[in-house]
Amino acid sequence: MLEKKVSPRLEMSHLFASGHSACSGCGEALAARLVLWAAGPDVIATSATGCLEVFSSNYPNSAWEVPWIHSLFENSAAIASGVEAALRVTGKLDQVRVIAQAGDGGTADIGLQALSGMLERGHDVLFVCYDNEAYMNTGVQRSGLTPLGAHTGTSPSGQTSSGNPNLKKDMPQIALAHRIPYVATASVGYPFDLEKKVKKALSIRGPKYMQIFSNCPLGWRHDPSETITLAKLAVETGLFPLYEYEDGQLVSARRIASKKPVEDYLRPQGRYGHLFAQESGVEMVARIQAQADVNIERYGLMAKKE
Ligand SMILES: Cc1ncc(C[n+]2csc(CCOP(=O)(O)OP(=O)(O)O)c2C)c(N)n1
Ligand code: SF4
Ligand SMILES: [Mg+2]
Repeated sequence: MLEKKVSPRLEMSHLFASGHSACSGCGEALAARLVLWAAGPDVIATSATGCLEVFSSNYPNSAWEVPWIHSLFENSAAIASGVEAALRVTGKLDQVRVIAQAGDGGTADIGLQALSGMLERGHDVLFVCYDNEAYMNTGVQRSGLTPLGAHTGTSPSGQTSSGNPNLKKDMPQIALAHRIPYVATASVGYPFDLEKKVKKALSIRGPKYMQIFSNCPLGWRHDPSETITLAKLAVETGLFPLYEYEDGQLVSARRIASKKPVEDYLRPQGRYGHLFAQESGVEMVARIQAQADVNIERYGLMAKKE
């Protein structure tokens, strides 16, 4: 009988199985699949309440081909801390890695306390924030990671409002302030970079934090076919820089080959549609451009000309 040959990469890609109920073009589903693809099968994962948990575990089915625990909205990091402690005392931490997962709300808002505790206590866990920039599971409400100017149900645009008035919370810097060994950002637009960072994070002992840009076509109101194009544009404009910190030092930042204006990224998304339909939008677009320019300067993102 012929032996069926499957490449190791393809095998890993099935750790997050198809058949779940995410919307088409969902960046979070793609990101979770890539994380498991990179991590391999010897993993225990936790997930906070949110879209990822809902679309991956419709009873009696599950997309998770690794041991997986659904926590409350606020305590993915606390559950992962307990799992890690149990593995440590039973001497199994060398064989199994622990990954805690949450959306941006479950990370930067209601989950921040549990995450901070986990980082402070030094648990050997990789925390992954799937950043789709709002509370999507409950119908698109603003979170601390919603960017400036975005329309959501709780930061509506209108005659007197140009959308979210607040800056996106700098969550990686908050994680970094806990003096942990590894902090990184990644994006579904750059899967191999994401894979490399997950593998590196899991090879390091202690608490690790990764924030992954994960489009939500439904909440951002863009065509599902635009997910990867827009994820790349977020990086090429400087709005979502990709970088790594090891032991508190910036060790890598993805250079921008050809800088794009933020308008290229904003225009295709309905959540920013008001900025191009009302006069006050001009000022808001300029403020968003200024944010991108600050990132470019801060992380040295422009490729140096010879
Ligand atoms: C204590 C508590 N408050 C509110 C909720 C309702 N709730 C469930 S998921 C969610 C939003 C999740 O947003 P996020 O963490 O960004 O994940 P996403 O769905 O966007 O992936 C909310 C408000 C809850 N389950 N528990
Ligand atoms: S609402 Fe957004 S995050 Fe949720 S499944 Fe759909 S595309 Fe994904
Ligand atoms: Mg979210």
